[in-house]
Amino acid sequence: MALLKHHLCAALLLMESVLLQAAPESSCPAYPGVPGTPGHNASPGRDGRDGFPGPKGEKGDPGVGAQGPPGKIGPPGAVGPKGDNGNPGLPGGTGVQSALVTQLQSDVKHLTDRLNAVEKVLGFRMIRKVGQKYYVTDGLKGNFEKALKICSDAGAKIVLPRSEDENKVITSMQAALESTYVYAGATDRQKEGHFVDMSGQPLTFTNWKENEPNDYKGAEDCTIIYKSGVWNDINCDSEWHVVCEM
Ligand code: FUC
Ligand code: CA
Ligand code: CA
Repeated sequence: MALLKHHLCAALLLMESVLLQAAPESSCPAYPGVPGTPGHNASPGRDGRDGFPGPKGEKGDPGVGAQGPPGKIGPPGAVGPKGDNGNPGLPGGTGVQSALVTQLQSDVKHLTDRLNAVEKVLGFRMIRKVGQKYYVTDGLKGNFEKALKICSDAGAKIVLPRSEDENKVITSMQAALESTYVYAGATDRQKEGHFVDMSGQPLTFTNWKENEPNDYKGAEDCTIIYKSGVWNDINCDSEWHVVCEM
């Protein structure tokens, strides 16, 4: 069939060539030829190039694997700066503990006070303990003002017996000192005939000798204790032994 079509085409071309040579200068109008039949489809072309990348896809769902074990402890860090002070401790224990601490604090204070007092009297030449008091002396003599100063400088007070027992301790010290008179801390300077202690308080114990105090010559406002233990009012300028109490 394809061969036949080929022979037909060749014959037509030959006939056209003859006709044209036979009348080369013909005035007849030329007519366009009959359009040929469409050609056959060509074979398919080669594959095209790859396209551009598409848009990013949506995020996927989380995986389903279990959490792994914790990692190992890291190495120690460098030494940092010193920290702030901690908070104050909590209040002490309750009940018995608290009461015990309070009692111990009280005991320590009491012992400290007593120790301080004992160390203080140890500085004196003669010491007598009577009740809760210490009577002390260095055997010195002085007028009343000096007696006050000696005792004050020692952190003590001029002695004033408040009982028969205390009065007897004075006489025992006088015996040891071979003292005739010791000043006592009582005067009637503020109001004649009205003896008071160094705090201005009325005396709760006295041991006046018979007919004393007599304010002899109108000039006796101080008090002395005789070696027998009896009291006498006397002037404040004479010098007698000094005993202090603490
Ligand atoms: C008595 C005492 C005086 C003084 C005088 C010498 O009168 O009352 O205080 O000691 O004696
Ligand atoms: Ca007097
Ligand atoms: Ca007198």
